[in-house]
Amino acid sequence: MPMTRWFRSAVPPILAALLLSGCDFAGPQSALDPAGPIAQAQLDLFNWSLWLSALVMIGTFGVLAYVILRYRRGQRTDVPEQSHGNPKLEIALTIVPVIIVVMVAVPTVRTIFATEARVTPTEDDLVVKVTGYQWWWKFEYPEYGITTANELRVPTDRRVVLQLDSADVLHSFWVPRLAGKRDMIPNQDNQLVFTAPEAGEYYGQCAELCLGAHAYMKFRVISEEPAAFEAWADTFDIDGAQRVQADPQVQRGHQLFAQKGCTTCHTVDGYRSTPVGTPEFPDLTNFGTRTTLGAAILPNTQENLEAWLRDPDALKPGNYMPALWSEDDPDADEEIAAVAAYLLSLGTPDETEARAFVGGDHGDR
Ligand code: HEC
Ligand SMILES: [Cu+2]
Repeated sequence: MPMTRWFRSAVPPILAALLLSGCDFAGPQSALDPAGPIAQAQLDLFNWSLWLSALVMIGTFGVLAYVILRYRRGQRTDVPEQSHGNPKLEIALTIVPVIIVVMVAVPTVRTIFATEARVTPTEDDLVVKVTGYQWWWKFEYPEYGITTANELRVPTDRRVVLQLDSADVLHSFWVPRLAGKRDMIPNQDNQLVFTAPEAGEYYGQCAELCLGAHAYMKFRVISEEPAAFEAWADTFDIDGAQRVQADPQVQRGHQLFAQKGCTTCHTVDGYRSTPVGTPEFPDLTNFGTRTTLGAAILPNTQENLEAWLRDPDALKPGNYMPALWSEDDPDADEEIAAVAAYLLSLGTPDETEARAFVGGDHGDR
């Protein structure tokens, strides 16, 4: 075989292998690795359609291959016998596709009703109001009075009913391992229902191009045993006082948090220095309990947090958080470390003995 022909016949399989090697069927964001009944029902439907299509394809290409080989023209020069119409064949070719369409349509409609029908939440359900912002997520739990961002904690034993909204442009809520995507449209209350019976962390991603940092608009769903979930929810019970741990660095970070103007945008323990009604930014109450940072683009560690505070735009191009320290600020390192320590202390157990409560003015000065 000449080299070029060999090369040409080798290209398609190599290309296919390369393309397929990019597929990770069990990645953290794979709809092919479901972790709940909704995603499972959707995958079942996908598999059913896939294998049915594969059968149709094998049948069609099989007949085609047979006809091509069996009725090759070869050396023949005579005109084959001519025929017109074959009612039996034509009826069969009409009925078979109808049967196939019905075999796809019935399970599809059934799955749509089973997974996407609007529900009226009962007391057993956990209702969470989700609002999409460019480029982060707000999660509100009316039942618990909790407002948080970018990490949706849910118990393993309750159905979760999300009320989806957007504060600006279109977004789309998608946690592939738990449920299909659902649009978030300003002033249209869409709903998404799922359960996450296996404790674990599930990756989410905005699935509607929302400009700027869209690709970095991620989030996590953390499903926990009921007791762990309730313990987490309890840490938000604060009686209107702001909790600041006794560690001197944490105390310093708390002061700087107000001095540097973070409180004009961010709320901690219900307190924010700017009047309600102005644009909203991620609520940082109990920020130390979050596992990720910047809408789930980085693990929430002291080091990453310092890098984020020094230059948010370098980590997440186009996002709306400004850098609060100038590049030549001699105190930047020490101050940023203190603010990061303060943020990481929020909602975590105090290692020092006495926890200092700062009430009244919330330490705002
Ligand atoms: C002008 C408003 C504004 C100011 C001032 C501001 N931030 Fe932010 N901050 C934001 C926005 C917007 C985001 C969300 C960025 C994104 O992920 O797209 C954010 C995100 C964060 C996050 C990550 C939250 C999460 O859940 O991932 C932290 C932590 C944070 N800011 C801390 C601070 C600190 C500390 C200060 C003060 C030094 C500060 N911010 C000042 C607007 C602001
Ligand atoms: Cu988005």
